Amino acid sequence: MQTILILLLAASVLGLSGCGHHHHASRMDNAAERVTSADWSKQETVTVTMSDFAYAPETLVFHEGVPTRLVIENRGSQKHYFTAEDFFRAIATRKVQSNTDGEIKAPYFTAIEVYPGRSLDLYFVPITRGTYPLHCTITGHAELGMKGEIRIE
Ligand SMILES: [Cu+2]
Repeated sequence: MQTILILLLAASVLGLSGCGHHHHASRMDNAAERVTSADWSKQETVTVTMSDFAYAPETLVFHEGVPTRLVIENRGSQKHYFTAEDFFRAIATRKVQSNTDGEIKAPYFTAIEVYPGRSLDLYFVPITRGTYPLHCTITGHAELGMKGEIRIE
């Protein structure tokens, strides 16, 4: 399989299920509008590199309202995850793009998996200021150091 596996976990729209997540839904009701009204010619590009077993840099900083392209590069010898559920709820997601395989549009992601030697681009607008945890959800990786922090300021 040449294709990059992108996990679209929980791409369901919160708030339609009546499960008590209305505060999330209402916060991001205008996510699509935030994405289309952003000036993407002024986008900021940030790169995070995944290795066995770390993120570099360990702290990612994004700026509220500034359209952003995050390049997630896996230079390790095995697959790794970029899992940051609370962060994904704090941004308006435009898409995830692979330079070789296409792009995926979804209201939000909770985790992105990148195969070794490959990279994916996440396009988004940071919305809610805060500090959010990042980790790799493959068994043992976080304990070995695959943890980080994401700040929206
Ligand atoms: Cu990992």
